[in-house]
Amino acid sequence: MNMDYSLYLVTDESVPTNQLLRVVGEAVEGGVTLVQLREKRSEGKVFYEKALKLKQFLKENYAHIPLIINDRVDIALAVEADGVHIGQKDIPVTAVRKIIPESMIVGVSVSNVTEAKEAEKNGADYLGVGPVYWTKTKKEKEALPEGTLEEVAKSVSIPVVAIGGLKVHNIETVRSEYVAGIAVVSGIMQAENPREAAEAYRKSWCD
Ligand code: TZP
Ligand code: MG
Repeated sequence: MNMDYSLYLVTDESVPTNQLLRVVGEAVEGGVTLVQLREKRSEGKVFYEKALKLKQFLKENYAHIPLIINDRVDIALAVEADGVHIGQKDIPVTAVRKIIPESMIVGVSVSNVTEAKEAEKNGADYLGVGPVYWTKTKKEKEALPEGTLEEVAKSVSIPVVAIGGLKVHNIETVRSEYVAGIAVVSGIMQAENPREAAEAYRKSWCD
């Protein structure tokens, strides 16, 4: 699968399940290129059912948009998602690689050059770097020191996606030839009009 990381939508648990598909669909219409299902509180059954619905929805309506599952390799496999995204405290990339088919992609969250190089060496397909800016969506984590995103992006040859507090008005601060895309939660998931929000991010990223 040829991946386009330019506008990576990460879902928000606070959007009710019955709204999730509508919001994701509108966001894709607005230019989102990749979708990650991120559930931090759901139990396995709920997470699996959401993942299955989202996978079917994308397959039927937007077959070119890959679905990535956050944290849960088992759920990613069970719903035949396109990939899985793991953090530093999750099952390591080397172990994930042993379980998933060659065709599935693995993304890893990193905060510094050491973690980035390690993840790349261990077989990550792309990296998420953040929070670039402090965000209510991940309150517990401080923003990375200024310059970290660029430094990390330069240190590896796999695609790097910026995440955390990215708003239409600050996108220019993360734009770099080394950064493959931007990942957004609240700016799109909480928008009154997710389609227009995605369009605005696209425009801001591409301008
Ligand atoms: N990882 C680093 S920051 C973040 C994640 C999942 C949340 C980003 O959310 P928002 O609402 O786009 O700032
Ligand atoms: Mg995780």
